Amino acid sequence: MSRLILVLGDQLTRDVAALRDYRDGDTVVMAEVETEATYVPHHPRKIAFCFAAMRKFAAGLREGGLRVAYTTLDDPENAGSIPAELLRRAEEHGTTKVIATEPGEWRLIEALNDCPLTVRQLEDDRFIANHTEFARWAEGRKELRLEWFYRDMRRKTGLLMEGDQPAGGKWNYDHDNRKPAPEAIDFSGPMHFTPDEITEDVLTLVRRRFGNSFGTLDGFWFATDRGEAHRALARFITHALPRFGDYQDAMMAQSCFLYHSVLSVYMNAGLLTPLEVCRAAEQAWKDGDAPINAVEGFIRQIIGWREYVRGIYFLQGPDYAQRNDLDAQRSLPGFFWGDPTDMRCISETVAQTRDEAYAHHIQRLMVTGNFALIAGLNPQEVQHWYMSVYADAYEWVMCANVIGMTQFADGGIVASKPYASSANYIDKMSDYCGDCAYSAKTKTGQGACPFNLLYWHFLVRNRDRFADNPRISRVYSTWDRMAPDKRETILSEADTFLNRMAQGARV
Ligand code: FAD
Ligand code: DLZ
Repeated sequence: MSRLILVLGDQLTRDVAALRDYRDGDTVVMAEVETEATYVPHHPRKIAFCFAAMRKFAAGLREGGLRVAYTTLDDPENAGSIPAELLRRAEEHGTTKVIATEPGEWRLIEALNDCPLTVRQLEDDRFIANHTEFARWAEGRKELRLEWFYRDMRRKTGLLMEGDQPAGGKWNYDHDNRKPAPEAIDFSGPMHFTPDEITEDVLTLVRRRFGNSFGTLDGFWFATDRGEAHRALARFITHALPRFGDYQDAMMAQSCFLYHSVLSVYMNAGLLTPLEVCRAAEQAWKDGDAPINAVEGFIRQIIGWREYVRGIYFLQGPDYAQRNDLDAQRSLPGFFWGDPTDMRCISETVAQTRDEAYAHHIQRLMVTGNFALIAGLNPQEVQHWYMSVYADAYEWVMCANVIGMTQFADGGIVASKPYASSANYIDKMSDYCGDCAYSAKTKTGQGACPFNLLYWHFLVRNRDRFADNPRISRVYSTWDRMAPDKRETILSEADTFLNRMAQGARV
């Protein structure tokens, strides 16, 4: 019996597991569907990227001689969801058998399991560590810390290894990678691509159907096929990678990309594989074109963090996304969706997110993530926001970053201490604070930065949870040494701020 081969919008790799299984008589099924386009209100750039890349990938498969049944979103026959499309195509092609590559979200894995066809979900082997390997690594460990997992991935891939030793003598060059924002940078950002005819059609469709969602579609420049994504990779390796390490943690109002790669959107969709990206970076180091601190730092993000957060997501199961161990219940304020705020770090990050569907890691972690944590925003609302606004957003990579790393809502599986910070960190690493209505240096009273107030408010309201954590217990001694009236002022000003924020006042 011939079979249907399902290829999802983030599985656009020619040798993804299901496609490797293709044989004569099979039909590849690809579908733009309402459920995937609306299960969160995705940034229109993400939808446009996804549909354009899907259409071009399907065209490439046809050129390669494969039979493809492709459904566009506005096709009157469109059944509206992936399982419904499979049922429709199964009837059309007289089959009940489907070969799929396991989706990156429990939601869709479960929907395929519930589909009344015989759906075989093959492991997605575009990753370096498979589920069994990660589970074996995690088994019996008291703490699932990245560093040990990362070293195993270095050994497994041979990346930056000299025999069984790390190249350069050190596993990790993080200490060299903490330079604050420079005055100016000499990289003009990722490669931009002019939309071709296929992409223009998609842009028209997305503007019509999703034009009211948060996010700007004008000036769309993403790569939408493998060839373009390769050119974007080459530009990054030559022009940005050498300084990637130095300014990895810096933030600049004038340059949202700094020396970052902006390759997550392509890797997550399958246009680039993580290993080819890492090998290109390693080659730059071997050729003497990029220093070890930059190359090691970059490779660690991919074979370390990217693999690790996926491992945690699948190990913890579907309930992980619902964790709220600090019982944080405040609603997401309107300024996450563009309402005006006087906190310049947030207004710049949100504006750039609206315009580019992008923010780099430290903006996500130390600006929006940190604010959400210390303000006690509900982690599920926070996750919904991140899922809605970034072009690289998928639950397998988002969840451990939000629920674990930034919100400590998993009780410390990912982070050994909460990533809570006062204004000091943002002031040191960015150029946001200089022109801000608030003062990073002011702790209380007129003009005090809300991050300074909320930082202590967070620590005090969660004291039972963190007082015994050796990584932060010291800050409680600092708090206890403060004059009682100062402590009272901090807490009451933080309460006032939170109440005003809840009422929708401009803060
Ligand atoms: P670069 O700085 O150039 O880094 C290179 C690559 O390393 C990235 O492309 C990415 O593939 C990988 N990487 C770096 N850090 C991480 C990390 N913490 N977890 C996983 N991969 C990492 N990344 C996503 O791909 N999708 C998401 O939905 C996502 N959500 C996030 C939410 C929060 C709250 C935080 C703190 C981080 C999130 N990240 C996510 C991780 C990281 O912020 C992005 O991968 C990165 O900003 C993408 O930009 P870039 O390609 O320029 O990365
Ligand atoms: C992100 C996305 C969007 C917006 N639309 C589609 C779609 O219409 N059809 C499709 O096959 N995939 C889409 N995707 C990617 C899926 O949401 C993704 O495969 C799942 O979230 C699992 O990672």
